[in-house]
Amino acid sequence: MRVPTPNPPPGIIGQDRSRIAPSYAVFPAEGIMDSLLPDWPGCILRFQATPHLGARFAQALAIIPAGCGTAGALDARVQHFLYVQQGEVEATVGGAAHRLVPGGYCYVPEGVPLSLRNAGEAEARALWVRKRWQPAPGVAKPEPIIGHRDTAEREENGPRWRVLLLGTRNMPMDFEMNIMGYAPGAHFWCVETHVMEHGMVMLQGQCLQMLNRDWHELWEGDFVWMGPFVPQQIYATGSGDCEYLLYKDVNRDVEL
Ligand code: UGY
Ligand code: MN
Repeated sequence: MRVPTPNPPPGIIGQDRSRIAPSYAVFPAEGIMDSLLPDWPGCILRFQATPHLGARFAQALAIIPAGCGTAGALDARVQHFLYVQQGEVEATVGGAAHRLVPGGYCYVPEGVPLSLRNAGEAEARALWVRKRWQPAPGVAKPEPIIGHRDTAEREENGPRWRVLLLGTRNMPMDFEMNIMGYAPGAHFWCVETHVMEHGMVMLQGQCLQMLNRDWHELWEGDFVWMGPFVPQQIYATGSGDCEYLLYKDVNRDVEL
């Protein structure tokens, strides 16, 4: 017998907001399909960006059911960053276990083993970023960083704020992860273009995001990849604060 399926929410087919352009991409969360990986038994990965898209990093939403986690240590040839959005995750970084609750995060340099397991009874969700470390002359290797957004360095700028999860001007690091915040109606002060690229995940609220010459409406869960130099600006819309988690490659010269 045919089982009736519920109607999809209005707009997700005919008015779908997903886009791929030469230097950016917009992926609403509900359209990103599942991947299963041998080193994440029982878990689901929803990839948001990989080098196939044009990005020089990989980013995915990891969905970790209770009792699940990584099979062992993840690939230590690359750097890892994990930001917990839901549930509790135990991250074992170089042999030391850390319990991460929502807003908690860890950065793990190359060469340091990282394994993960759901430490609670409910499903856990975390954003997982990976990047190959780019050495620079005279620059030391980075150290692991464990933190929580509530205790991270925070800059206030009128109706805008920035939470610097991995510190400022930290030269060993070749990428930053920041939370950018805007009160309703606030906007970034210019149309920016820069050599860095971004992976952006909407954590809360709504906005209009300019990418090249196009405006896109974004809300919670949406992912945006911005390639180098793509003109970008944001206006916070909606009635509540707008916040997004932002990957940015920094502190390294261009490769010629
Ligand atoms: O740090 C940044 O480049 C930031 N202002 N970009 C952005 O929010 N799209
Ligand atoms: Mn930017």
